[in-house]
Amino acid sequence: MALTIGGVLLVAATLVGCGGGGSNNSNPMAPTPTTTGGGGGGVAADVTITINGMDGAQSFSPSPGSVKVGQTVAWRNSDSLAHTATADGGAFNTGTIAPGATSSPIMMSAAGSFAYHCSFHPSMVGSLTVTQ
Ligand SMILES: [Cu+2]
Repeated sequence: MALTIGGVLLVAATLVGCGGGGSNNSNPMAPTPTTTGGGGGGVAADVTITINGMDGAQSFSPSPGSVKVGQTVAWRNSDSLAHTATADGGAFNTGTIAPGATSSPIMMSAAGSFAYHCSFHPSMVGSLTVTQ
């Protein structure tokens, strides 16, 4: 007899969905509101870099990213964990970006090639090239 196996699976999935951690305000099943381009001080960055998750040199894309001096960069966290984009030399730091969130735009005021990482997961590395 085929009983309601679908219902059992649904309950199991709901129980698994309770991941521990600090910021637990986002339901992965719910549509994530995007604030890009909205009003109320939400200024869109010139360049947005996606945070893929913990994947070494593939954690951020594109990497190296490329912007011009005076342009702004934001990092969008598409992973289910919180991350940061923190320049190795301290040139910039997004602070903690919650899952699904986008950092505030950061203006790049100096040319150079900036290596950065996630402060929570040092294996996550990327680079940003700022040109004149
Ligand atoms: Cu991280």
